[in-house]
Amino acid sequence: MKNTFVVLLSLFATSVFAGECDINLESTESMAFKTKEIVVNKNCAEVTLNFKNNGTLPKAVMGHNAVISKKSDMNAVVNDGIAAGLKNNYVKTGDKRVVVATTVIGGGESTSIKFKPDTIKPNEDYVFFCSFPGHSAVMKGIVKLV
Ligand SMILES: [Cu+2]
Repeated sequence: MKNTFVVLLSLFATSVFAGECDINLESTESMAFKTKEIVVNKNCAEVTLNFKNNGTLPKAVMGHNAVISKKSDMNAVVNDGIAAGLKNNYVKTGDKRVVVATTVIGGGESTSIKFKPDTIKPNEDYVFFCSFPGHSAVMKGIVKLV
């Protein structure tokens, strides 16, 4: 019994809790994210980005997504996303600058996507944002790698 306890303790010490590999991001009822910072744990093999739109309007009117890229790439990703349109979730197909992007969802909807945190380089500044046209001016925040 005592040995089992020691083994369990060492497992906890060396592995990352599943909860730390989940990012729970939500929009407010209006055009904003609830947080200005998300934390990505680089020790996770995979991170799950959960995103919930707490608004009420359909996605064509006030849809939101969550996209991660380098800060320096954000404007270009957004501009190419506008050209790509809602049918492509306002992200250019195969955009290599995008670490991860959820689909665009309407009010009351949720979505989830996994990505590998090693695609985020430690020496660069990354941001998360909504690429719906006009939203990234206010719907954005910092991605912190820990
Ligand atoms: Cu938005």
